[in-house]
Amino acid sequence: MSILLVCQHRESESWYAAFKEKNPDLDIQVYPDVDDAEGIEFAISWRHPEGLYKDFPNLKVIASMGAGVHHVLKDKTIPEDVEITRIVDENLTRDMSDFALLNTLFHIRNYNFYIGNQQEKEWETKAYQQPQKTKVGILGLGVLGRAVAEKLHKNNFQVSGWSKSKKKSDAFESYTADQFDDFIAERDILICLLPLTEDTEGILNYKNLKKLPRGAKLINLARGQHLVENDLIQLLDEGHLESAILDVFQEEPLPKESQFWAHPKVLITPHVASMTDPQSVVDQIYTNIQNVKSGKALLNRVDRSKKY
Ligand code: NDP
Ligand code: OXD
Repeated sequence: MSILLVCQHRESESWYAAFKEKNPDLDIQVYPDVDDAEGIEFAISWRHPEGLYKDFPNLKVIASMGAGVHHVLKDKTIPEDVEITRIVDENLTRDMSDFALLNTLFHIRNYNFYIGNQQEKEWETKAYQQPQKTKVGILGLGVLGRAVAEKLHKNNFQVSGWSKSKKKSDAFESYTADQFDDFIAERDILICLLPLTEDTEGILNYKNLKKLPRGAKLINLARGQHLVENDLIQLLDEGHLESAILDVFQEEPLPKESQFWAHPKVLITPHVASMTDPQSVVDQIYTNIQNVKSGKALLNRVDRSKKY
């Protein structure tokens, strides 16, 4: 069995090295240098070119290098019997919850205001909001959203989350899909950690974000396609939203001409909220390579009918 490594917008060397260290006998072909398409049964993949996988007649599994799988599922040419897996990893989860906490504190401690003032050499104080008085809402209570909710709760924030199914927790209040308006109405800070699907694309639009109270703040850590970018600019310029922290964008890298770069109310990070460490996830993917050979169930298998 040969393994195909497809890394677009990510370097491949550390992935290749991690698998070779695990098993030096693994036959790994790094796209686009493929010399035996028929031998490939397992692909480890990030943002492959659409249509690529129809050229591999014996492909059985595509393992996403990240937690998100929309970059795989959106390719309708992938045969139905190809299984898809994703990453669930404690380091990825912890790093995401750290980043969400950092950004939430950044918002309530008015850091953007002080960065602007430093550039102008302005000494001006601004009252800050304490965590226990701050209502944070998290869109998505999956592996990552739930960990974020729990970390924010430990740091004294008032936390609520929104998901398809009801969750039980002492750390946060759980709202379901049909309770969106009640959920969003009172949130001081909204964090998006939804998967990208047909139902969630464009969910951060003018109409929905306008339902947040005046002065609310946004943190998008999920996918750029959740956000209607011009709607956010309008809400910031109208003063309805106070500020936004964006880690993900419709187009990545963010084009130089994007208005976000110079917007005083926007802080940008380049899709680094939480990054998969190949060393940390090599075991779960290697186990799946073995499981394909022995016909055992796959770890972190994605239910393709659920679409995330
Ligand atoms: P999960 O699949 O574990 O969780 C998804 C959550 O979203 C679940 O709670 C699910 O509800 C909820 N959900 C899905 N669809 C809907 C809907 N239509 N309405 C309401 N709730 C919905 O995903 P993860 O937590 O592992 O990851 C979330 C996303 O984070 C990834 O898909 C990826 O895009 C992004 N990500 C970003 C990174 C970055 O660096 N910026 C790094 C890693 C991931 P239910 O629980 O009921 O199924
Ligand atoms: C992921 C990501 O989905 O890095 O893991 O965005």
